[in-house]
Amino acid sequence: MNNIKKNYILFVILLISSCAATTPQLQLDGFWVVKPPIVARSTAGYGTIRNTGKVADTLLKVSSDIGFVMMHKTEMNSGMAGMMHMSKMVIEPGSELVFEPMSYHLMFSDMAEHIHQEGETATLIFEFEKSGIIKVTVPIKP
Ligand SMILES: [Cu+2]
Repeated sequence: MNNIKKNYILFVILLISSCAATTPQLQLDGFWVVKPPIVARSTAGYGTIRNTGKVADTLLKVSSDIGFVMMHKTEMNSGMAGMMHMSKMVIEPGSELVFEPMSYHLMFSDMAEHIHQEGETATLIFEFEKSGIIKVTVPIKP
């Protein structure tokens, strides 16, 4: 192998390894959407985003094919549960962001009627500052 080729390969290896050290590693786990009652046009979605990388990432937006999605947090205020809208959510390295009942959740509204049928799935599109777009297909279940 000539030297130019060797140097080029070394450069590529350096590029790949430096890239891995400075990018978040996100895993989306167990996402699902609560099947709403037949008359409802809104529901919630839950799941976990884990960042096993060395740098933080920020969730900027979630969208879907079944309705409009907002990131919410349920908070107790003098005995009453209220929902706070989150415009973005930071996921620190080595931590996880958990969407679960009475905490952070995905709030779906203006839902299409077809999701009331059995066995449907939803496509969730997560938009992150550094990792870009991550698409997942999730079940809609009771
Ligand atoms: Cu909500």
